[in-house]
Amino acid sequence: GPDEPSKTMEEFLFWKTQRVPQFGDEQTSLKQGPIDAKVTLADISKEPVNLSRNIQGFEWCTMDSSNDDHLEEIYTLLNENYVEDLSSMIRFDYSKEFLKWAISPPGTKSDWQVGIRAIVSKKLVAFISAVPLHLKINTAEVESVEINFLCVHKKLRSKRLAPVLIKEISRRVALYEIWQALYTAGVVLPKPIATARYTHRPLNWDKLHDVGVVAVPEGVSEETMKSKYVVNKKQNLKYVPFSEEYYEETAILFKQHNQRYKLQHIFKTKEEFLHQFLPIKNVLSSFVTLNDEGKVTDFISYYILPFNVLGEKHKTVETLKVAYLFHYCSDCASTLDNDRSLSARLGLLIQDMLTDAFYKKKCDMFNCLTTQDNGLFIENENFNMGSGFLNFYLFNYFTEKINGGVSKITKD
Ligand code: NHW
Repeated sequence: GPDEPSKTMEEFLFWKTQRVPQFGDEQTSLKQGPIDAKVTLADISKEPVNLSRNIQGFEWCTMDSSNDDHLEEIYTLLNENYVEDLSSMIRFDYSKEFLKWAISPPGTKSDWQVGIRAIVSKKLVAFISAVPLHLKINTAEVESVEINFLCVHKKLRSKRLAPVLIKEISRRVALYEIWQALYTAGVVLPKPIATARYTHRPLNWDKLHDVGVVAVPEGVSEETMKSKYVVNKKQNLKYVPFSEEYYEETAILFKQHNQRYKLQHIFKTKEEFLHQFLPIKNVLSSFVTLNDEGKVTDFISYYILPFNVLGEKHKTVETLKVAYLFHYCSDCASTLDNDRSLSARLGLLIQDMLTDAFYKKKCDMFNCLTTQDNGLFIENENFNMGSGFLNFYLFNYFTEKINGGVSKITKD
């Protein structure tokens, strides 16, 4: 299955030493909670992890995404070395504005953007980041961090720098007495607490076909495919961009709706909520729908990620713009027949987001995961199951596998 490891637990030379659930410990009677609850600040080194055992001529640095030069360096490292699709056809091209939004939410600590530089040239060759995260796992609230944007320059791969970066960020997080983390990855590591699949809804069929990320199935005409993916010109519902004035109502709705899920991101302050959900040009689109009395009935958002098209063949098309469904909530989620009314409402909301993404934001594709209640519309709205999976992990925390019921979204 998609969450099966490609090697034995013994072969995870790094991960078998870490406070994470191990493959093969299914039989243990661990209860939900920290794997090691005894570690204290006194156990944490005040010195950075030793780098020179792995590579010579490099040093740790602390990056600051509010510094434009630093942001440019992080952007360039990721742009050239971050995640590619399986056949190296496309690579993420997170914009600078996106990165800034993702790695500096309220409460971020100044030493949680960690880099490695060449001592002489000062070139940035590796990166990892942490941001604060209030998690709710079943009924427990867990103060944690989210780890993302782990990246090692292509020329420095397989030198065990990833474990060194992970140990260093763990140390820097622990200095604030935070002992749990959430992270997601396409690769299977010990041991996923949930696995979701990517689904893709073509918007600009011609362009996607040209790049080669969609294909016409045998025996089907290109016209048939194109007509299948036509996007409505007109929206079903009335929207206003989400703004501060809708905060109170939306936050209440959000909290109610999210009770449906077992793994969720909780927003404790207005500042946190607004940071995640206020629209940002070319990065985040977010809307509320209002009823006749002007009351907020739904909230929906998606973020935009550009991709670089790799390879000589596609000189004419350089980037793809992909929309990713982000958080949403609806007052339908608390009605009696909630699945049925939520399903109908989500259908309308999603169609409208396709319209906005395609006609207004010029996106080429709309992606969503099989998380939240997305199963209610994926098929009807022509989202196709993709080849990629996203595994969810918790560091130093044990919980039963969560099948369905994930609403936490990481920005990848
Ligand atoms: S997932 C995206 C990760 N980034 C990329 O895929 C970018 C392109 N690839 C690279 O830059 C989202 C390199 O290939 C990387 C590995 C850096 C991935 N997560 O240095 P070595 C995130 O950012 C293990 C965790 O020689 P490399 C989430 C691998 O299994 N571990 O490999 C990040 C092996 O360990 P093993 C990963 O190719 C979450 C070891 O690394 C991994 O040169 C981080 C090999 O290292 C991955 N994505 O560099 C965890 N990929 O046990 C946070 C490989 O098998 C944990 N590995 O021997 C929490 C910490 C905070 C706690 C606080 C309480």
